[in-house]
Amino acid sequence: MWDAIWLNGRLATMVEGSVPYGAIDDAVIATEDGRIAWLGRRGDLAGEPHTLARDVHDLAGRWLTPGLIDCHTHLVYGGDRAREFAQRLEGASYAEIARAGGGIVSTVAATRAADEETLFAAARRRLSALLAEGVTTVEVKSGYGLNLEGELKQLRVARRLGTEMPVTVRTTFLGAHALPPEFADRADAYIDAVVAMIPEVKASGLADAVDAFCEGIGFTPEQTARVFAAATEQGLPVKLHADQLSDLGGAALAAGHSALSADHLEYTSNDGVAAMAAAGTVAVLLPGAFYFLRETKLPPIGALRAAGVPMAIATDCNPGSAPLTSLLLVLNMACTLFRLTPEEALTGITRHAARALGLSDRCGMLEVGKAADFAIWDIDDPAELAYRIGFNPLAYAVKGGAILSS
Ligand code: DI6
Ligand code: FE
Repeated sequence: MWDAIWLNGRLATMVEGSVPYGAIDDAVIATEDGRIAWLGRRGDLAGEPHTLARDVHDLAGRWLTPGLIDCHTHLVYGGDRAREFAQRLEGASYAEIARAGGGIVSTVAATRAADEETLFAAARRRLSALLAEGVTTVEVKSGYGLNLEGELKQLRVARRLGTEMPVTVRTTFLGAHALPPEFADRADAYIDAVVAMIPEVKASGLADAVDAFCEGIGFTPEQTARVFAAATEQGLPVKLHADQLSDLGGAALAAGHSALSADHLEYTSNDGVAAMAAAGTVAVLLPGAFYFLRETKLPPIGALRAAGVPMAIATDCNPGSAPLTSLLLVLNMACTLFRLTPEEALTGITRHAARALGLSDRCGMLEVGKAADFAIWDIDDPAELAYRIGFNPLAYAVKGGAILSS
């Protein structure tokens, strides 16, 4: 006897194949112990639904997709940067503000000053907005503590979000995000400190991966490589903020370290794309940051597509370059700004996003054995998810087989 069965719906399984969205019409999906136990056409069901499962739910023709995955966020932080937004509108660039001691470092001051309860309450509100659109898995980075205590504080808050809210949280240690003021003009010494933090972060069990910001206003490729070597030594997978504002060869560097993903990529060269393809590194595109920084250089979408690099998309939710808590809006931006197809965009917040987090065996597709994490939509075609702007067609979400009230 299964725990539950959903019938009379259409499934976007997101399994790669000949059918768009891996769709199954007049479909049934069954769950047991939080996982998908069976799925297929109603006609192939071996009996009457109420004899097969304890609970029977009618989808009434709705679409059911995998629960959405936001695979790149900086959700836990103190304060906000609304004044910096105003400065940028008056002509200052993101990099100029950072070099003048604003930007990421100003959020570091606010995050260090905030207690865990305050950080948790603010992050929970942002996460609630994501969950309201069917997100069931989210990645959360540190990077606003920039010392062991501050980084662990952020990571603890991130883990707590995953225990108190109906969402899987994957955490990433981003100690090499910016140079803290106490290390001014001593970037190599700060990287020594980050390298020394990594075994402690690993021992804490609070981080699932390690990230860095390889950029003129961040860290050099050499410094990034040292962080990656320390992570690899501890058995932690790596990812990278690569080529966001300039081409430092970040994509190839990440690929060379078998990174799960290289993210941003606006300035990535063809060599970088080829290296990612060879390594199987996912391209995480962040159209919200592109939009909010009024960037004009597009990531090399055509080259990524031609090389078969899996493309994920994410909010990059952070106070400086993407104060954004709508993954559906990102879906629209990926199509309008980056010219992804609606199917590529949806794949980018399901199957490919799971891969960017190393979770391909657990979520991102509807398949027997995968988590029973679903989003159920009042739509007639999956392309509607990317098409509408500022409209939420979620009927309800299911996390680990349990229906969440919407
Ligand atoms: N790139 C980004 O888009 C975020 N971090 C990074 O390295 C922005 C972080 C911020 O501005 O606070
Ligand atoms: Fe980011």
